[in-house]
Formats: sequence, C-alpha cells, structure tokens
Amino acid sequence: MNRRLFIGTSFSGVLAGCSAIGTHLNDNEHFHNVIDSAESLNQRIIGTHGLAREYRVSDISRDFPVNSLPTPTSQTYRGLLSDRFRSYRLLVDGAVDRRLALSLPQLYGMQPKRQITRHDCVEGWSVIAQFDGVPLRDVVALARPRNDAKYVVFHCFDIDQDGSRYYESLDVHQAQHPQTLLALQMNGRPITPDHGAPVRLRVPTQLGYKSAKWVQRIEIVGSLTTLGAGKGGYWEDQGYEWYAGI
Ligand SMILES: Nc1nc2c(c(=O)[nH]1)N[C@H]1C(S)=C(S)[C@@H](COP(=O)(O)O)O[C@H]1N2
Ligand SMILES: [Mo]
Repeated sequence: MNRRLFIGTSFSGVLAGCSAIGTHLNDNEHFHNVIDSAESLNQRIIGTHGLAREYRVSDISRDFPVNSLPTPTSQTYRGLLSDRFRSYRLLVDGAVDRRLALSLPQLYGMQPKRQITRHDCVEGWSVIAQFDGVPLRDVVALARPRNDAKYVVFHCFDIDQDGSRYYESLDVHQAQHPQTLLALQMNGRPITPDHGAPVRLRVPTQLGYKSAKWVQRIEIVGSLTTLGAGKGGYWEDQGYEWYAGI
C-alpha cells in the first residue's frame, strides 16, 4: 500500500540510480502488476490537496546533486545558452484557446512565488532547496485551457541515447496545486544549466522524476496515449508510476 516503503524494502541496495531502477522495473512484470493495482489506491488515499512541508532558510542543503539524463548538448540548447536564454520561449499550446510563447522576462514579470521544499528522488536521497518561480496554474490559466483539456505535458530539451525525449505530465487537477512551480531560480540564483535552466518544474508533493528539468514546451492534451509509449512520462514509459505522490 505504501509505495515508497515498498520500493525501499524491495529494491534498496540492489539499485544504484534512477536508470538502474527503470531497467529493473522494466524487466519485472510482477512489479508492474503491483504498481498498476496500487496506483488508483494511492491516489485515493494521498490525493493532491495536501501541502508539501515548507522549510526554513537554515534547512537548505549545502549540496544539491545533479541526477538526470545528461545536460542537453543539442545545437538548439547550446544556442540558447550562448545568448543567455534571450531567445528562449516557453511554449504553451495544445487544447488551449490562447497559445503562448513566454520569454524569461515575461515569466519573471508574473506574480512570483518562493518556497523552500524538499526534493525526494525515488532512488532514496532528498535535498532541501529554495525555489523562486511562477505557479504553474497561473501560466496554464493564461493559456485558457479548453473543455477537453485533461493533462498538462512537459516536453524537455534532453534526449537519451536512444533518441527518446524526456517528458512528464500532470493532470489538470494536479497542475492547480499551489506549490507546483515553474522554477526560475534555485537558492537565489537562476537555475544552472545542470539543474534544468532556464525553467524547470518543481512538484514538491511528488517524487523527483515529476520535476521536469529543461522545460521547452507545455502541451495541454485530452489524453496521454499518443505521447511516447503512452504512460505519461519518460520514466513512466519504463515502468514507474504516473502518480508519484509522496
Ligand atoms: N528533463 C529531465 N528532467 C528530469 C530528469 C531528467 O532526466 N530529465 N530526471 C528527474 C529525476 S529522476 C530527478 S531526481 C531530478 C533531479 O534533479 P537535479 O538534477 O536538479 O537534482 O530531475 C528530474 N527531472
Ligand atoms: Mo530521481
């Protein structure tokens, strides 16, 4: 019933990192069946209304590890880096009445929110950091989702060695959560390239893999089945649960 406990007791020690977990889960049909049946139960018990704990400045961790696919090296991303993201636009499209292409100054011009929260990786480590950014729900509202909008998908700049792009998703309900941020700064400085510059998602109520780095485009959709392998995210396509509530 408790997914984190289950992962911890079943796999700790066996696995070194997210990729290892992914491969392992992929090969484990029994685990798939267990998480498929536990998922709806988890959602009902935990829900997405609760607030993640917020911490004090003195709680901020000294080090924040980098733990993901490699920092993008594509020409597009290198181009953005070299002009210090002046040509970056956060695209918002799909099932919306108003498509958006927001520059960083436009994002910085929106009502900011600051929070100090804990990032929990499925692999078992946690760090506390301060994030400044814009609530996701404000950006979504600006785009005026249509009635058929059900999910908010995050397409990222990074691609793995097989050519799969990292992506993640939340449903429109989770996307309304007041602590879900499009983070622009971490610990008082612009997000570094290795941590997902210029914009990363922060979902402190769910496990780390939901907090997509290097967000290029937000697509509002009615269904997740046509994206990737259809499970709603890069790791979900390899066996992780879509709902990763902590
Ligand atoms: N685009 C992208 N976002 C990602 C990942 C990734 O590989 N690519 N890894 C996820 C995982 S598993 C974790 S734990 C966090 C790590 O964030 P950090 O590198 O800033 O610590 O990013 C998440 N977001
Ligand atoms: Mo992770």
